[in-house]
Amino acid sequence: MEIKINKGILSLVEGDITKQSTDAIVNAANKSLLGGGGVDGAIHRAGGPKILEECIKIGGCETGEAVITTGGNLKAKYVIHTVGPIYRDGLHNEPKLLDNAYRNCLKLASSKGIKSIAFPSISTGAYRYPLSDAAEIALKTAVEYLKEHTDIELVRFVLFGQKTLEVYEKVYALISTDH
Ligand code: AR6
Repeated sequence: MEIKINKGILSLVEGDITKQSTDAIVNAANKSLLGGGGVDGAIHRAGGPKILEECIKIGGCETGEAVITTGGNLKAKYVIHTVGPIYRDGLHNEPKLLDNAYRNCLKLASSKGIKSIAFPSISTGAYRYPLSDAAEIALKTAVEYLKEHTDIELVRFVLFGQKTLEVYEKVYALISTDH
C-alpha cells in the first residue's frame, strides 16, 4: 500500500527490513546498542561487524533517542538505531517515548540528507507494545512528519508477517479518515 502525503510517499509492505534498499533502515535496538534478538539481531547478522564497531564507539542510546551508523554490508547506506519503550501498562510515558523514537529517527535522517527510510514496527516484539496502539503512533508520527517536511521522499514500514501488515493497513484506514 502506498499513499502520497504532501511531497512524499508513505508505504506499507510485508518483508524483511535487512533486504531494503532505502538510504537508511531503522533498528529497534536496546539502550546498550550491543545487539540482541528480533530485528536487531537480523540487522547485525546481515550487516556485519562494522555496525557493532560503530555502536560500541557511540556507547549507548536512551529510550526515544536515535543514533546513526554505517549500513555495513547492507544495501542501505545507514542504519539508524533507536530504542523504543518497554511496554508496561501504557501509563509510564510509553506513547510519548514511542512517538519520540520515530520522530528522532526522521529528524536524524533529515539532518543527514537521507531521502528514503525504512522502519520496522518498533517495540512490538520483545518490548510487547500492543500492536494496533503502536501502529497508530508510528503512522501518525510519519504522516505528520511528511506533512511538515518535504526533504524525505519515502517512509516505508516493513512489517514482519502478513498479520502485522494487515493491522498497520487497518489502523491507517482509521486514522486517515481523521485528517
Ligand atoms: N524485518 C522486519 N521486521 C522484523 C524483522 C525483520 N528482519 N525481525 C523481526 N521483526 P523486536 P522490540 C519485527 O523484538 O519489540 C531486541 O532484542 C518483529 O516481528 O525486534 O523493539 C533488541 O536488542 C516485531 O514486529 O523489537 C531489544 O532488546 C518488530 O520487528 C528488543 O529486542 C519489533 O520486534 C527490542 O524490542
